[in-house]
Amino acid sequence: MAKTVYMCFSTDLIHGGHISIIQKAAQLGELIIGVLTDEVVASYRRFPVLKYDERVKLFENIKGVSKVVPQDTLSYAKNLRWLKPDYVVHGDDWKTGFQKPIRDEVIEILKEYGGKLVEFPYSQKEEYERLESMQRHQLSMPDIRRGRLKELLSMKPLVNAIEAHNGITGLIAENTTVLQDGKTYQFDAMWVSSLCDSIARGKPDIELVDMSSRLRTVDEIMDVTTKPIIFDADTGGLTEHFVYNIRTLERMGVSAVIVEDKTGLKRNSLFGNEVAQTQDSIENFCAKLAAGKAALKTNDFFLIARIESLILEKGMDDALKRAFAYTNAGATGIMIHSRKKDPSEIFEFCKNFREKDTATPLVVVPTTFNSVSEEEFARRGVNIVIYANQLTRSGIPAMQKVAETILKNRRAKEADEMCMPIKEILTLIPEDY
Ligand code: SPV
Ligand code: MG
Repeated sequence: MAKTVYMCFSTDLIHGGHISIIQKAAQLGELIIGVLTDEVVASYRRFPVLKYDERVKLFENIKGVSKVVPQDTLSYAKNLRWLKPDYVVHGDDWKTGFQKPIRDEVIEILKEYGGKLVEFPYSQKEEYERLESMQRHQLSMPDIRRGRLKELLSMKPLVNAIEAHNGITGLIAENTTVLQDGKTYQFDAMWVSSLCDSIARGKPDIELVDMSSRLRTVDEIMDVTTKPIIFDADTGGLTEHFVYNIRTLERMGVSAVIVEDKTGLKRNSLFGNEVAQTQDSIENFCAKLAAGKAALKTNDFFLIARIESLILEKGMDDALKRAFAYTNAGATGIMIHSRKKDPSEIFEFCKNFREKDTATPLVVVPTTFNSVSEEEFARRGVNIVIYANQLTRSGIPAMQKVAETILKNRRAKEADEMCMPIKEILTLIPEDY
């Protein structure tokens, strides 16, 4: 019987390097290609420019490929136990680094039935790297980036976002990857928080940092990332200004704005009623939403209305009444906020909202009710979870500690172990021009 060979690909850009390893693999026997699904590619590498079905067609038509199957985790385990190929073929680049545990698992599974791993030298041509960098660049372009949130929401039940307030936090949001039990995890999107954008400038979160500065932050993040951006628009300001600002954000390639139903001097929601805060009337806020919606030019941008009724202790009925009024007025997403540790009021809102509206994306910011897992939020009908301030809240104490240590010792030696090595910081951001 003919031997069978298995290879797995995530690429959406087939070049000579791929063709040559495919040809070598095909010489070993009947070649089956596993194509990673879109969700897996997006969760460990970058969003695929070509979708799964397109990538399948590409591979099906390459000489030497006999069959194409989906691979729905980075781990090969499921497909290897199903297909039991005589050989698995891979480039030798995975012997070290992020994919090493995947390779180790492949070797273990092959041992179970006597299969063999065949590795060929990895072709790391500059030309191929340039092509990959071009694909990434494409993903950062406004028209392509903007619609990505909508695409992600159609691909998976729950999308997560982490706060970014400058280039480096943007890069952390973009690149942080975890491999756990054969699955890979990355953040889907970024949240440009008013709180963190203000704190980064040493200012309070009271709409003091003006829109030009906020847009500068967005631009700085966009310059070095490809993931979709959700912008915290605070109260949106005057409706007459909001209509201009929302359009600017849309043109820049932002995917969503969240605008909260407060008016006058806005204070951070996590203060609740400890400080004076005023909720807008339903009528006024609906007019602002309707004007914002009318100003938009594309249909892939989300206008998300944020309800502060639970924060301001106005009750569940008020929160729900507002939610339906806001979606009627043109909001294409709803964020419900709470500052309680106990998630019950959030769960109750989700249940009541979902009984009447199964489609509108629901957003939560679990800063206080942080014990709830993403899986549970998804089960309760939430679509977007935002980790709104954790990078800022972790960075500040780390820097304060180093500053104190230097002062105490009147030298930097003792602080060195708390710092990233110089060599690492110098190479953290590669020069790619
Ligand atoms: C922010 O991150 O600025 C927010 C969320 O608006 S919260 O701080 O909880 O109000
Ligand atoms: Mg805010």
